Amino acid sequence: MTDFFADISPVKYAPDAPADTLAYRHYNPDEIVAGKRMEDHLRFAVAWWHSFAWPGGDPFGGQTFDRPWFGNTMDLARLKADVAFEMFALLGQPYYCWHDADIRPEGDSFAQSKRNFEEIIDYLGTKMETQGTKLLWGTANLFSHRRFMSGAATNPDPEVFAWSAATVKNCLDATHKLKGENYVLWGGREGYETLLNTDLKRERAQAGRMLQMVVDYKHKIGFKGGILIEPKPQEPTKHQYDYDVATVYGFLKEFGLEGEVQVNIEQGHAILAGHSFEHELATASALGIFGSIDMNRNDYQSGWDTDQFPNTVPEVALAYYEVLKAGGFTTGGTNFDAKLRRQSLDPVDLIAAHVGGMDVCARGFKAAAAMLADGGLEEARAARYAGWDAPQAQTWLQDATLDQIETTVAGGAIDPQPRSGRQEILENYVNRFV
Ligand code: XUL
Ligand code: CO
Repeated sequence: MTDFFADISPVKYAPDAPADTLAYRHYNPDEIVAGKRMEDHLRFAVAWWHSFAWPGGDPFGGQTFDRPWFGNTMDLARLKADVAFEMFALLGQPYYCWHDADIRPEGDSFAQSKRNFEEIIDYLGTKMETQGTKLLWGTANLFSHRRFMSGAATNPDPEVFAWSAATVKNCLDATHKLKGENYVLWGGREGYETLLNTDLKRERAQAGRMLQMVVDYKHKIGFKGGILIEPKPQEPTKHQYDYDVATVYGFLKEFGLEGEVQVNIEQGHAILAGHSFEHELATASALGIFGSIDMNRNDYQSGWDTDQFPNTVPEVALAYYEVLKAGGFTTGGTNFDAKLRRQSLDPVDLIAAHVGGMDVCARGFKAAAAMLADGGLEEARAARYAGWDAPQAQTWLQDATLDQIETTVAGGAIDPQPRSGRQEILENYVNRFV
């Protein structure tokens, strides 16, 4: 036991706990909602990078957090893991996620980094077995080190492509070894700063080739989890190829991988792409590529990826409404890809942030489930499109030709009448649940 969370007790569901007590007031893991335990619906995960590796910097200043495990040695990496699993025990969330670079010290060579990584993976494996915390997904950090400054798979230098392929191979092996339920690819540097020096067509083809190799290797090792692309329009690069869900779908179609790869949709990335979170979720569901979510919001004024814990129940409710409509999570879950504000220095801030995030999600989720059970939105939607159920309208969708339709319309049988979209009535309806 470390003494990092010394004075903090395991957090329990206690809706009537005194205001100054850390408790779940809405997240009750065992409560049955929409036919399943809440824990099994929501599948919460803690992100290793923000909680344990991020030093609290911003573009104008460096480290604000003073963590006893900061540094590039194996002993400190193990201490970091000890504290992480102590936090998981306090929170009781079922999952966590990592990048290779979050959990192991960078070595002087690829081989050294690999040895460090494998040693830490075994260390995590033992802890996971004793404690029961599972891996929602693993991923490779192919964006922080300077070798990736011009991209990973999309780098003009083939040696960086090879380094990235080798790194992904090892991260897939490790995810598989720890029985991870998904493997995520977020292309933070897979894009460009300026077209003046960029061969966009070639770079997209390189990214397609990398993804094909990832899918082939997944099958080779018998990894049954999901392969998930996480879209984001920009930041760190000016333009990223995996801009949003629809763009990723086009990319998957181009390389014949739409049946193999799904998406991990992040709330903040949706906003950066000029969409709502629910738009991205509904699009993924309609295209059959919904996988998992990163539940962290951005500040609406700064227009930047601030990775804050969720705190707006109505937004979260509309998101989970789409998740439930898509049939809920299978291998996916709710990952808090969220970090503290850099002034939130205390160990208790880390716990409170996750407890608050889980409670906001639980409230939103319960509202979404109630709304779906009530069926008001689905009824209104069905009524809005009811005209399409008529046999004549069906022929227009199936085999009628333009000239046949023209004959019908010109004959005077068709006279469309505008009807209300009832948006305010529907907004009032949603407000009853959130
Ligand atoms: C960055 C981001 C990543 C991915 C995993 O914006 O969201 O942390 O979730 O690489
Ligand atoms: Co993310």
